[in-house]
Amino acid sequence: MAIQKLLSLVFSHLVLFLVFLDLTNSQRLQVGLQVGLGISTSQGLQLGFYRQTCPNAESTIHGMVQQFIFKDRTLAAPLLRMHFHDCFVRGCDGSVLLNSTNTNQAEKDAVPNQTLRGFNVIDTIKSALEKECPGVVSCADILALVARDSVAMVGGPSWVVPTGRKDGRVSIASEALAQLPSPFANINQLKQNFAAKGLSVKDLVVLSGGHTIGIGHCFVISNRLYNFSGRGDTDPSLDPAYAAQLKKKCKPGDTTTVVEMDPGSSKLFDDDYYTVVARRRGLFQSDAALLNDIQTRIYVILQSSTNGITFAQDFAASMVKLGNVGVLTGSQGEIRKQCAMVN
Ligand code: HEM
Ligand SMILES: *[C@@H]1O[C@H](CO)[C@@H](O)[C@H](O)[C@H]1NC(C)=O
Ligand SMILES: *[C@@H]1O[C@H](CO)[C@@H](O)[C@H](O)[C@H]1NC(C)=O
Ligand SMILES: CC(=O)N[C@H]1CO[C@H](CO)[C@@H](O)[C@@H]1O
Repeated sequence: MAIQKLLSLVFSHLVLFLVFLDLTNSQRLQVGLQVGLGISTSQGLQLGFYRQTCPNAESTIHGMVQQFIFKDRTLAAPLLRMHFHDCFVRGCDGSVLLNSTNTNQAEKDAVPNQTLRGFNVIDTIKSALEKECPGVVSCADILALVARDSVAMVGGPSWVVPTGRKDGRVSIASEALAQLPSPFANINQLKQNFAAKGLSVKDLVVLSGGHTIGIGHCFVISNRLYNFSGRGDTDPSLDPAYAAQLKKKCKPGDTTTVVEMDPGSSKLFDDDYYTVVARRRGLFQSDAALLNDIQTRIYVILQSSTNGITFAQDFAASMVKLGNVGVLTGSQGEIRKQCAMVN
């Protein structure tokens, strides 16, 4: 009893200390300064890059995203995910949008991309921008701006998106498979995947919060439910009551059914994700894995016990970092005319 009390005392103070650390975090200030002064980032991206060359680009994108999401709110999730998948393979260079050719299997056709949606949104926006200012706005920038606007439109935070990304000419399916984190990954693999892109353990736990919106296919969790270690068993890290609910929706061999990752509010960008994970109801092993590392675990418990005290601000800061990963600028790359095809 005494030990439990002591532990909970230590823990509650640790939480307070972490809250304090987070509130004095200078990231937000830096982002604010960049907006105010128009400072370009180290990678050569710049706020308002299209101010002269296509002044209405960002408002055109915003307006069109609004129309799409007004019609179908569930599009916000795949549009956020698409930017993430783009940035993790060859940097944020629009490579996720390229079609395969006779001689090349593109990222789009890699297994993790089977479930991407919303390509038509990007293509429609690109066509409008090509009419407005031909050959000026890159597909990679469109992805970054669409992700930002999508999240903000379903209740999430907004953030600054410096622009000036160029589009790459290369897209290789095997790279997507190798570099995108797997839903079966353990915490060490996840940390490695993020570190390989210059992203921290904090970015990992913060950006995983993107799973507060959207769905997952039953086939991704089939093993977790029915054959976790090859003995017809269920993943013991999954709350048994929740596993039973999931088994009702997801039958073995089901290839089409989807389930909400944040049950009941999968169309709202809130902080529920951390409560879900803390209750051992994270949908994927990669969600559950966030409880297996001291730093990510503390973050999950902190956000879940404080109504996500710093999540919105943290998510915005980590998205800015994600959007800078491996970008092509200046004379690198090209501005594609069609996002699915190199010029
Ligand atoms: C940490 C490693 C991650 C893994 C292993 C992972 C894996 C997955 C998987 C397997 C799905 C389900 C796809 C489906 O069955 O249709 C999914 C969905 C999704 N992911 Fe992640 N993800 C990760 C991180 C992220 C990040 C960093 C973001 C964005 C910041 C993100 C945003 C999303 C969204 C919004 C969906 C829902 C898509 C929809 O509704 O169609 N994920 N993720
Ligand atoms: C469960 O996994 C084992 C080992 O991988 C495999 O031999 C077996 O066929 C699987 N059972 C089902 C029902 O898929
Ligand atoms: C890319 O592939 C999609 C789906 O196969 C097709 O609808 C689209 O027309 C293709 N785009 C280009 C530019 O080839
Ligand atoms: C949206 C999309 O392009 N999905 C493709 C993903 O990859 C599989 C093959 O693994 C294709 O069949 C899908 O069409």
